[in-house]
Amino acid sequence: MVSVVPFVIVAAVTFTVFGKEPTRHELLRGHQIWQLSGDVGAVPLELMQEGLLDVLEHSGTSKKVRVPFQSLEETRRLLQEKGVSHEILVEDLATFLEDGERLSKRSAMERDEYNCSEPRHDSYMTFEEMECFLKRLSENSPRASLTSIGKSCENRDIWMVHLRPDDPRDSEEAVWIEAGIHAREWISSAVALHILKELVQDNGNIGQFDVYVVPMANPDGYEYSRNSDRLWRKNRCKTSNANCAGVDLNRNWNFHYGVGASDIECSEVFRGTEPFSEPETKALRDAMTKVKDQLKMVLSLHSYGQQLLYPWGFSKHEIAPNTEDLIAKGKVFADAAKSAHNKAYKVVNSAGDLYTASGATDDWAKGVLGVKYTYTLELRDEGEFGFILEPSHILPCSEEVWKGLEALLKEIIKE
Ligand code: 0X9
Ligand code: ZN
Repeated sequence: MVSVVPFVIVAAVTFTVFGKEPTRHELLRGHQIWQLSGDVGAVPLELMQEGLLDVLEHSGTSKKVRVPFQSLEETRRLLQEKGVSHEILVEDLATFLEDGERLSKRSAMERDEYNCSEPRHDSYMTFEEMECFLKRLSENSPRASLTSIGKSCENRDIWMVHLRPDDPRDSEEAVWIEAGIHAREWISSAVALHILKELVQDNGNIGQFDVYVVPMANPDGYEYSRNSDRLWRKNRCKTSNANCAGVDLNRNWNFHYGVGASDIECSEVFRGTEPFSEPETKALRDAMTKVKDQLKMVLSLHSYGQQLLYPWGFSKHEIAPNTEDLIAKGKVFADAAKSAHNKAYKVVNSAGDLYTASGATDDWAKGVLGVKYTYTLELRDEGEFGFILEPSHILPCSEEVWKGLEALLKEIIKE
């Protein structure tokens, strides 16, 4: 009985203030999406670090932010003070998401039963469905083994698939693929599962590499994003602020820790209390460290923006070792990816062309483990649907990434 009371209160308040029946998007009721213009500079990133808003898009021409209901007034005032103007793109995010679901041909409830043999393309898989697929895949492929490298705060497994080369004598170099570190970037795990399927079938003839894939690095955040807050980014561990859970796992790695990140718990880019404070990043760090001498490439899958980002992310003034090679191989990826469905992926520097942010997988893998090729790949789209990407993109996006990756790995093998 006790646990029902707060919900009844929230529902009653919501219904009174917004005149809407409660749905599973209640936590986003009254949140707005704004397009910023004027002398924007680093203002959105500063306000994100302070915990006032959430930067959704930060490309050269477009700055889109989500402003929570409770910080609308303060954000409006601060932006005005700083000479930044805004246009409201979405008045009420909950209504926006509800309308989108009503319009989509199949509702989330109408999903076909899942038989675990292939990754789904008709909808984004639940974490349980992903587990079922991974278990089936490892049972059916003698080259694949499935290991839990650790547990999340809510006790979910962080799964890693290890695919051995066709000929075990080739087992010298390895590739690491991580996806789903940011909860709302659902397409990244969907693409990672598709890549696994292709690798097991060895459709790419890149069998000389050991490949390690962690398709769901933040399972608690993912499930929370599916069930409670579609735009959730962080993990779900408790912080010292009872009102704000979660650490940005892509700010929690120990390389120039703290730059472009926040020490405020409620911020979307909260870096945690110390490097590797979180079980998910600890698990990834330990598993990667075990194979560090083998690693030739680390690829971290994210969304959105269609960009292949190369290091550094912590500073735009320092040039990472092997930058020329990173760009050259990146272009091989982009050309091959484009040949699939004509989608352009830009090869750009993380800090210089996106924004300065430290504590991410790519910088740590290069800076600490010394891996030559490390990238963050921002998947589809370029901002039309952003994180709320329709499932119809799962297959084409996976196909183009697989094509790009195959070409890139074939190049790296030659070295
Ligand atoms: O900010 C991030 O963590 C990544 N972008 S996202 O929109 N998916 O959140 C980019 C990370 C790029 N790498 C580094 N800054 N090192
Ligand atoms: Zn991300």
